[in-house]
Amino acid sequence: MRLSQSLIPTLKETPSDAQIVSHRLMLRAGLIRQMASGIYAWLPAGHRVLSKIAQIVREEQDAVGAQEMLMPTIQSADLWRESGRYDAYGKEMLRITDRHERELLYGPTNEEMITVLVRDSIKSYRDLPQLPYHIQWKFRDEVRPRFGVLRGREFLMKDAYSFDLDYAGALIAYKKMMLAYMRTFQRMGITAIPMRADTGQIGGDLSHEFHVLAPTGESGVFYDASFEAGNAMAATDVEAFYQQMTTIYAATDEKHDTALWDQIPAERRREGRGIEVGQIFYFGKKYSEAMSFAVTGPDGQKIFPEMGSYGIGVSRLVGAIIEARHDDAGIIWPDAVAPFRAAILNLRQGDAATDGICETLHHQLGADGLYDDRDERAGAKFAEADLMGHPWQIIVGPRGAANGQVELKRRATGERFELAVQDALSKVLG
Ligand code: 5CA
Repeated sequence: MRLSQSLIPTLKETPSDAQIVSHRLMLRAGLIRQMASGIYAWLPAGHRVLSKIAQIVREEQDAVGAQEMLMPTIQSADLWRESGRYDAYGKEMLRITDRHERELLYGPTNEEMITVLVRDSIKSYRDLPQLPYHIQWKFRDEVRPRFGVLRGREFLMKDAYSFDLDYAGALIAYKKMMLAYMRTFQRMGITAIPMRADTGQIGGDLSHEFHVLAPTGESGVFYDASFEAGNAMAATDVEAFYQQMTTIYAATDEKHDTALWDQIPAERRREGRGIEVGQIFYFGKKYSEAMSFAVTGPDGQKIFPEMGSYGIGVSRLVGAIIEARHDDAGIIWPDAVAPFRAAILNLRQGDAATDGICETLHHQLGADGLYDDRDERAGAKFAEADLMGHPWQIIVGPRGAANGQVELKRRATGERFELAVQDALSKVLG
């Protein structure tokens, strides 16, 4: 993409209405714009990040056998009356009346809808287990939308739902999801710790929240320092992995257990703040019973499926990753989610040698390259590339260009390399 022709409206000034660094950087780097309180438009660079995050989430859900589908954003109020949550949900639910005076709502989550869909699609115990998911916009009329996409009103969520014949099956689904989540966050270049958590609106008695550590996080968290070492990722077998994850202490402040905490050696106790990027729930027959969903068992008896639900805040992750990965100059994107792998900085627009090399690089990088072809000072191009956080900058100046050389800068470390054009390309693509 050519920067001169792109819709990436970067800002030099710090927006005064943004309280935390990720929100400021998302506005300054031209990723998002607020369209109404807690409702954002995703501009091209922001949209690329959001899509890459969604794609990683999708691949890791598919890898544990979940099936992607797509449910609508608008739901019927009757669905929620069936489960008894229509009145209980309160003001956070955005209620809509259509021209025929039918009551609708913008879905804040999809337990009811998926329960009815699966109920009406299967009849026998042989059709279980089921593990559908979708990646879809949700709406929650939050009292205080804040921190940009971290607490929006409209936000993108991945939500998966498990249906099993018995508790043992439901627990397997829960454990598989925990493994998928840890792989998902690791691929995004962040550490998220699974913490024992309250179940809130969703209900049930077993739940973990996944927290990215950041001083600006909304939740207080307590955890064993063993999580920092990353050794928790060693196990590959689901059962062993789950044992390892749940024997190391980590809890949100609501679930903090001081008796267990006191048993951890003092030097390993960590208290901090976290951003919740995902939450998983086991809630048994809460919805299957309320919504009369039973399959026929081997002896003709009725079996109400055991259920769980599993959410990831896809749009929240964009902000959370920036909270974890930035410096004074701007964003430091992990390679896997960066909007562009490299920026090409032409330091002498109009010079035949620099223009030629930049065009070659731009052509070869394809969609992964952002070509800064504007007629701007070098300093402005450097500052903007640092702000946008591309993992690599390929700096093309007239002196090097005359000898076929470019300078390559790694954003995360500041390392610089003088390389021939093709060598720079291999390093960026490698
Ligand atoms: N039905 C369950 C699991 S599918 C559920 O709704 N869980 S949740 O309430 O925990 O939401 C899942 C994830 O969505 C959260 O972990 C969080 O990362 C994200 N999320 C929730 N509310 C918001 C919000 N207002 N803005 C941005 N992301 C949010």
